[in-house]
Amino acid sequence: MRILLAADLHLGGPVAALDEALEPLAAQAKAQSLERLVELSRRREVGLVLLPGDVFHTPEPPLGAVLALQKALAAWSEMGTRVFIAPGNHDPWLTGGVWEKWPSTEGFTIFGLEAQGVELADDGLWVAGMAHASERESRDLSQLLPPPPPGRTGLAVLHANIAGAPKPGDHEPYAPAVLQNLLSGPFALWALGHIHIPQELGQHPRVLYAGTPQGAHLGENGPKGAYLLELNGGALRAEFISLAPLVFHDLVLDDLMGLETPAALVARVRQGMQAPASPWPQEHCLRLKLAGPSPLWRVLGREEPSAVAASLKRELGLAGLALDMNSLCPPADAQALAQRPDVLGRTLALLAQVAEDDKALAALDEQLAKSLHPDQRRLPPEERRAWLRSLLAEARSLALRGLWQGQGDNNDAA
Ligand SMILES: [Mn+2]
Repeated sequence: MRILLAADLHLGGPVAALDEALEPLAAQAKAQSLERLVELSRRREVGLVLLPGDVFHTPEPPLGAVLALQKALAAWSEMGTRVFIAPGNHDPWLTGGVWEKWPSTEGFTIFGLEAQGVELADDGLWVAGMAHASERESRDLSQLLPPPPPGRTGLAVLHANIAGAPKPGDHEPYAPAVLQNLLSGPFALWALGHIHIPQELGQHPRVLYAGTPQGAHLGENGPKGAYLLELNGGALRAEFISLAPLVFHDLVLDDLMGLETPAALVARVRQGMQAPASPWPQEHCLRLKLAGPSPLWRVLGREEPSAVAASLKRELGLAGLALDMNSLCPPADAQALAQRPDVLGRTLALLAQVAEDDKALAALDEQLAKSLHPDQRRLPPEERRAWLRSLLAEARSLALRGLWQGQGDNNDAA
């Protein structure tokens, strides 16, 4: 018996396009990831599909999203594949909502407000789940699921937040669950949705977040896809399948001194972007930060950053590239240069002085406050200090790039 676990499809939700040319692909990427799930089910003869929530991005999804799911369900039904959905915080089970009105079809179960278990007697399985009752579900639903009857293998399908699981930024703790409870409970599999990073939190029983099959933006980077599970007697094998049409990558390179040529830099970026191969074509978008001293500072600084980005993007075969070189600088000794009485020396000395002087930093903070983004204004004081220091470091890089003369006559510090 093969089982496909895919979560957080967010059909109808946005996918960021870094490039205008990328907009058509980005607009279709979520729906296309669902088509790939169906195709994967066909190729690998999947008997059971588990979709633990946030199938739709909103409780009232747009037409395109509804059509995409209907088409997928029709295809699964035709294959004789059973499908279970346990609605999450983005697509809760609401009275008069999309799930209540969804036509019931053979082999398709939408878990509702009451915890429910469905017996698949031929396969010896018990599939249990329930829906979020609102966009802010606060109960621990994992403790409400009906346990499998004796002799049945229990599969739990749930949209839930496990506090300790690695997640990008803050994740709202809807339907909070405790990993230890899942591990000591009666289910052989916890098929979880909510956190968009694929991860295995337990082996016996198997506790899996499928992640999302398609990231929404550069912050949702890395491999995105679904788990293909093979149930053989009591053993459960899990294989991650990468299938996002558009893959986002995030790379910071701040050890650039060893890279002497542009080709070496490109090779290093390629190495940093390595992702598992997918059975389907994928386009790649990269956020790249190049920081610190680099022997390539001249060739990277010779043109407008947009022109440099365009050349790198072409060479790397990327669909989109967001390039940040604000902290890139020449391999010069800033501390020694700061002793000089010229414009560069004075500038570097002043920047170094402010970075170490809490009073000066507070004054800078006050000056900038009016023009800050609300997110930055809300930062706790210590984090805001650190952020201001990073701005000073960028300013130092800019000063070095603009005013350092290299190893010429008028420079004795290189
Ligand atoms: Mn969610």
